[in-house]
Amino acid sequence: MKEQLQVLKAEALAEIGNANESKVLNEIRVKYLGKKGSLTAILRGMGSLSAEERPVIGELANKVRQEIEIAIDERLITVEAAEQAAILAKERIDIFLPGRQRKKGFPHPLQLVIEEIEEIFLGLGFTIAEGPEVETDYHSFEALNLPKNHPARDMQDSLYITQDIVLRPHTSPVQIRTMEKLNPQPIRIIAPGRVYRRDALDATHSPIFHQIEGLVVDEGITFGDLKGILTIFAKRLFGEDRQVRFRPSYFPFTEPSAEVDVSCGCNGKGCRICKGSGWLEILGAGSVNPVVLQMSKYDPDKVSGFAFGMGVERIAMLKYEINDIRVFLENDQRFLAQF
Ligand code: 2NM
Repeated sequence: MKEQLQVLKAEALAEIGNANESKVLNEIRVKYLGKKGSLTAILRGMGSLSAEERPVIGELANKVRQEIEIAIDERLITVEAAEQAAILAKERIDIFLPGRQRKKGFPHPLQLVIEEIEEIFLGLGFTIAEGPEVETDYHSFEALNLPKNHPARDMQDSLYITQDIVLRPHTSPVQIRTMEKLNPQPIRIIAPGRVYRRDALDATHSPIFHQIEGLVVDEGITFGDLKGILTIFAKRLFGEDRQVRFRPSYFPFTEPSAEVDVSCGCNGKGCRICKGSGWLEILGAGSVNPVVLQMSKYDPDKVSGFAFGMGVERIAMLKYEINDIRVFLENDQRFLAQF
């Protein structure tokens, strides 16, 4: 039995010496020292020993158990240290690696132009008004001196939801609603927003675009006020060195009416942008037709006003030399990153 214990010890120590994994060492512990282990098996045979031999073998068995345990624990220290080192090497993080680059977002050029125009008019004492994009026929046409069957209604084919409901073809309904709400107080507003027309999308037309219109109503407002305000506006937007001119025009909702041009950046030399004319058309405007004031319950004998309207895409295309309106709808990062 003594010999059996010595053989068991030698085998165990050899296996421990060869073990390179903590998992294997724990298996060795179970194999030799566990309840069903080989040392336990040997000790079961102690019953057949004499009274003198029993304590001797017992002591030896305890020593063998202790030596195996110590050998396993010591080997574990080395093996676990190696395992820990391997994990650290494998999971090493290079804190000096550059971070992942996230693509930045950009404000849309139309938003930039809208904000620039808003700032100019806010500086001139205007406030910003908004209204619904789905409008009544009345607020879109009737109240603007465009009765049913008026030829000007076909000029701008609109997108109808029902006979009486339309996607607003301009932001003028906002001005009409403001007059209905503020009457009889004076008005000085701009109305920026999205508008809709029945047009096919091409380089110069879009069924969805943006307008900024304006309305001033008060006692003693003249066409001179219109010229002064819109001249200041055009120069602030395009540059103080630019010229501004007013050409006679016609709108059913204004009388008299004008188209406003700003001189081209080519300085009259003629270029692709102004098509050789030296002028860029940027606005329509006029004195509010007394019929329009009357319909929204302002007394045209007491107050007068002027109104104007511009297409934001058109302004942005002139300002940034863009020749295709579709780029505003595509959200291509290569385009948006340029503003
Ligand atoms: C334009 C040109 C001229 C205009 C008129 C009105 C209203 F509601 F007050 F009558 N709002 N906007 C107007 C006048 C719009 O756009 C080219």
